[in-house]
Order: sequence, then C-alpha cells, then structure tokens
Amino acid sequence: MIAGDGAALDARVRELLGGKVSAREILDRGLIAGMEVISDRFKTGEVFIPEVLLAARAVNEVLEVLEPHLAGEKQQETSRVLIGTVKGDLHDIGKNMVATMLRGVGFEIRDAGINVASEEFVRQAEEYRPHILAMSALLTTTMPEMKKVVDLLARKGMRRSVRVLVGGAPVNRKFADDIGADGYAPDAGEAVAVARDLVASPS
Ligand code: B1M
Repeated sequence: MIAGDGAALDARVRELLGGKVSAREILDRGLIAGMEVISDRFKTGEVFIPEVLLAARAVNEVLEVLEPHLAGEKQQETSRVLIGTVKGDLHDIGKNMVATMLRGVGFEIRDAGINVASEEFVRQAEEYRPHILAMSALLTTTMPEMKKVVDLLARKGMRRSVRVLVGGAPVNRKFADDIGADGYAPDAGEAVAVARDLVASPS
C-alpha cells in the first residue's frame, strides 16, 4: 500500500481475508495504519503528492474488496445515508472508509463525492430523502462548510427530517455541537455506532 502498488495490495488483502483475518482488522490495522505512515512521510518530505495519490487510489480500490466482508453485523431495516466531502475539500479516503463500513453493516449509501457544495448536499437530500446526511472534512479551512449545510437544511425546513453526522481529522465533538450537528464520530468504526444511534432516536 505504501508503495502504491494496487495489485499487490489487492492480493495481500484477499490473502488475509482467506486466512480469516477480519475485514475490520485489515481496515484498522492495515489501511488506516498505512495511511498514517504515508502521512508522516509526507510531512517529513520523504514522499510527495504523487506517491500519496497512488497509495490513496490503492486503498480506495481495495475498500471494494473488503466491503462484502463487513456485512457480519447487518441490521434488519435499511436506512439511507447521503455522504460526501464538503466544498473545497478533495480528501476522500476517510469518507470512503466510513461509507464502506456503513454499507457493510446494511445502510443504503448515496455517495455525493468530494468538493460538495452546501446547495448540492441539500439538493441531493431533497431528492434522496436520507435518514442521515454525513459530511467529512480534512482541512481546517473547509470545516465551516459543514455549518453552511446545517444552516441551509434549517432554512429549507428539512432540519427535523434528516440527522447530520460529521467527522474528519480536524473535526471534534465541540465543533459538531457548535454547528448544531446531531452526531460526531472520530473514526469509521464509531461512525457505524453513531449512525445506528441516530436512526434509533429520530428528532
Ligand atoms: Co492533504 N492534507 N492536502 N492530501 N492530506 C492533510 C489533511 C494534512 C493534515 C497534511 C498535513 O499538512 N500534515 C493537511 C491539512 C492541514 C489542515 O487543514 N489542518 C493537508 C493539506 C494542507 C492538503 C493540501 C492543501 C496540500 C497542498 O496542496 N498544499 C491539499 C488540499 C487539497 C484539497 O482538498 N483542496 C491536499 C491534498 C492531498 C492529496 C490530494 C495529495 C491527498 C488526498 C487524496 C485522497 O483523499 N484521495 C492528501 C492526503 C492523502 C492527506 C493525508 C496525508 C492523509 C489523509 C488520509 O487519507 N488519511 C493528510 C494527513 C493526515 O491526515 N494526517 C492530509 C487516512 C484516512 C483513513 O483518515 O481521512 O482522517 P481520515 O479519516 C478517518 C477519520 O478522520 C474519520 O474516519 C476515517 C477512518 O477512521 N472520518 C470520519 C473521516 N471522515 C469522516 C466522516 C464521518 C465520521 C468519521 O462522519 C460523516
């Protein structure tokens, strides 16, 4: 993964799954841990954006292999989640991991992608009618976009019909509370737990 070799990563993940290592463990101890190594090397100038992008692409591809194996804890009822990375932000690995975990446990997911403007989040929410609108931000400069979405939902009278879940490295619970989000999760595993709580306790 660190070498950005998608084929090798794919083979290794399949081998681990065949050896009965859980998808969750591969995600947590393999992919996330690997991205931390990339991140450190990026900070120290040992790798540059092209290498980071190669690793990111390899991870995104292998998430599809893991997804069916995350189905162990599937829930009965399908709840819809609209997820995306906010405007100005192109980081999608964490968002994709959250989407993969949620899909894996039975949520229906519409992925709006990256760089999603508040108007677009709300337009898609009107169309898709999600139980949860989930937003990811990796840059401190794009975090305020989350509040724009919450405010726009309120202005459109949709705030009570959709629960808002936020996350991403610079986001924390206080920020989530300050902008009026319903839930915050620090990682993809916790996002599943919080999403379940949110659908179990509608506003
Ligand atoms: Co960017 N980048 N980047 N980058 N990049 C960071 C985020 C940064 C911390 C690096 C650094 O300086 N140390 C820094 C942000 C500083 C800040 O704002 N505080 C930064 C910067 C500055 C930038 C650029 C501005 C660099 C430049 O061009 N000068 C630029 C901005 C582009 C843009 O978005 N407009 C940029 C570009 C890029 C790449 C394109 C090269 C690439 C992204 C590729 C891609 O995503 N497809 C990239 C990457 C890979 C990183 C780092 C190295 C790794 C991010 C990552 O994927 N982590 C990152 C450094 C770091 O995070 N330490 C960095 C792995 C991933 C699994 O973790 O996304 O945190 P994460 O997701 C976690 C949790 O946060 C949580 O669950 C996930 C899994 O457990 N989570 C949620 C995430 N979303 C959630 C949503 C939820 C709940 C939980 O509910 C909805």
